[in-house]
Amino acid sequence: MASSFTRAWIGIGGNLGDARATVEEALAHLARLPQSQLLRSSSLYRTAPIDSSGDDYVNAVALLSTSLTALDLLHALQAIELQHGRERPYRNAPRTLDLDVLMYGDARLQEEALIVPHPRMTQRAFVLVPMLEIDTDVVIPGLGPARDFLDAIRNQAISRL
Ligand code: A4P
Ligand code: MG
Repeated sequence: MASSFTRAWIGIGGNLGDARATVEEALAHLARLPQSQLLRSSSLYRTAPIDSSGDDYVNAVALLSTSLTALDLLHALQAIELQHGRERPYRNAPRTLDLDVLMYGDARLQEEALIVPHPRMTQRAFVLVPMLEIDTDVVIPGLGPARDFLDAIRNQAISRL
């Protein structure tokens, strides 16, 4: 049976424990996802917490080609988070591992379980900078070129590890 593949962008972040090792492990998990291929991954970045507390975060972005549906992909990411001991005591709590679907092809979804493009991605250096490292021409569905949003976030601390 023919299956169609979609380019999905994944945001990876953590700020509890050995966040650098956790992000590396998450990338290894993403490379093993069923029905998917890890096309590219960004460098790792150290970033200051935005709307969150605790230590600096380690962030990265991955680009997948997948035939999983958007919801199946989300569930696969949540399973990886749980394997890393993710707890959800409150929104934006410090976390061992957060995996977000940033974009799923051209899809624009507004479901409670899944909003894509991720609603806060254009306000965050920790998403835009690694994403633009992978593809300087990447376009956010409904919003335009990601690079157009860089100016507004240039005061957010981010450094390549
Ligand atoms: N959900 C809806 N849309 C999506 C999506 N596109 N991807 C739902 C993933 N999940 C999505 O998520 C809560 C619910 O959102 C889920 O049940 C899912 O069905 P969560 O991961 O449990 O909660 P969260 O992480 O607290 O919320 P969220 O939305 O991931 O938080 P943000 O806004 O992404 O912020 N600062 C730095 N420097 N680096 C970071 O990585 N991350 C956050 C998290 C805040 N500050 C940060 C960083
Ligand atoms: Mg999340």
